[in-house]
Amino acid sequence: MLLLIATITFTATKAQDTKTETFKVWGNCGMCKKTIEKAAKTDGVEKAEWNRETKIFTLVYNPAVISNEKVQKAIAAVGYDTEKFTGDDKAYEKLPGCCHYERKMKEDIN
Ligand SMILES: [Cu+2]
Repeated sequence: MLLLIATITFTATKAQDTKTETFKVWGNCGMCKKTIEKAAKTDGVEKAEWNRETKIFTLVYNPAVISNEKVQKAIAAVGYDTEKFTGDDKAYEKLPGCCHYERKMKEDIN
């Protein structure tokens, strides 16, 4: 019985620990998707998924370990514009030709 209670408590805590958030990431193709998702998958990230059509990135993470901002920064570091950050220009230049997506417009920045 005690074990059962412990299990239930653990499950409830775990579910509470993760946060699901979405934000926009600029990009083009399937290769962008791989690069973006790979950059985002760090400690504390449970799920990192970028939708090519909508450009919406779904992030499931543990706020005790990592923040939404840190993940967006990691994506920007590999050359991709995110809602909060501008992608690193040098990293962008190094991306394969097919990945040279149209950069974020200034008016898109909130
Ligand atoms: Cu690409």
